[in-house]
Amino acid sequence: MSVSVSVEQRYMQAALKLAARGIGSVEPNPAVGAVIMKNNRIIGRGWHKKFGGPHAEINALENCKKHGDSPQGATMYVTLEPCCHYGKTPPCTDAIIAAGLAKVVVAAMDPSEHANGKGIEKLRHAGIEVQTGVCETEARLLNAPFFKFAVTGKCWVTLKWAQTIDGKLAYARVTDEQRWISNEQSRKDAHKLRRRVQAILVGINTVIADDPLLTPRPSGGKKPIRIVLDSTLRITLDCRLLATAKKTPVLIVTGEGAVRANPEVADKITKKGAQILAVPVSQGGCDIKFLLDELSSRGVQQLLVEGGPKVLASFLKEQLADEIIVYLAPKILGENGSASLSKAKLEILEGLDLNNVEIRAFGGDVRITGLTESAFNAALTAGYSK
Ligand code: AOF
Ligand code: ZN
Repeated sequence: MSVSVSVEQRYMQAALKLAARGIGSVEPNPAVGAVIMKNNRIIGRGWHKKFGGPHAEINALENCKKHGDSPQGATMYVTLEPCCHYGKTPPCTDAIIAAGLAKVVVAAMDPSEHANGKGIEKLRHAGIEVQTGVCETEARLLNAPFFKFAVTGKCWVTLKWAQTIDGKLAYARVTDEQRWISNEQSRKDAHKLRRRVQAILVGINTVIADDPLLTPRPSGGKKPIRIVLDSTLRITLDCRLLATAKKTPVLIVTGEGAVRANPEVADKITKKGAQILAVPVSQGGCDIKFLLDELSSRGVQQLLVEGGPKVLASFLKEQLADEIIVYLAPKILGENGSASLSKAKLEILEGLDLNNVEIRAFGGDVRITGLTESAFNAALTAGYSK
């Protein structure tokens, strides 16, 4: 059965494709795209390319001018309600009005305090025809973390791991040849993921086993906070995270009692430039709900949880994940592998079906992404709208 797509939807889909190019560079801003149509021809294309840079609408208007076309009387298809506030850039509504556009078609409203219908109202007040809701679902899904944070004030949680066909997340014995589960292309993609987020979290066992840096490479100017869940302050003082803490922030999350019990260790950690956050401890581990509230109030819009299995399992068990990204490597490790999610007592979980599933190949690896049901429903329904 073929689903018919309206002309409006087709143009908006073109704008959504442009918007997606900004993912990994614009956060915590939303990824937004715009196309300008005149006489059934696209005369301008633009997208928000970089945090702090010009918005999609401005780039699309500039693109018209570059080609010598006038946007006067044209229609703009834009994936998010145009802004009408002075942020890092002036209001897009003013530029749209000044350019003499006749009509603006919008996919989704911007639920932010400074927008939330005000942009649309300003355009209508200036005599511009405005149509809303074209490809709204796609537009909300594209920026689901932005919508969640703008409406609820809570950060979006992405769990990411790489595993073999037999479900192993690591080699039993790490050597130079046997270090990575996923291939180089997958690992490059995972660095792009790190550029999306404002914080990256791992458990202390991962720090002890892998001594990771947890920075996006190349950084693209992004410096997400690197967080370690370390309920009893076991972190090794010479690890790479602490060695680089003065350049890129590190937050050691520990139990309230652990700091009292190890004041000298806590002191050495802070002297190295890392911050310590003491949280309540439940069932032997840090209270992650408490931590998420704290991160959200510090303005973290997206958190990436990179493992290990125990930490991933706790986020799953407590139903705190919004998005799951798994790189599946075509390997069976058998006894040569260790660390599986099922060993991490995942049986408490009643099971989980992912929504909005996408698969993509990276060489021989396959990346599977999906949203948990609560995140998917909230992105589509009243959960994330006002
Ligand atoms: C738009 N078009 O392409 C984007 C918008 O600090 P600023 O000036 O970059 O403003 C950021 C806010 O503007 C952001 O929180 C969101 O509400 C909106 N993003 N708006 O008209 C765009 N990226
Ligand atoms: Zn704007």
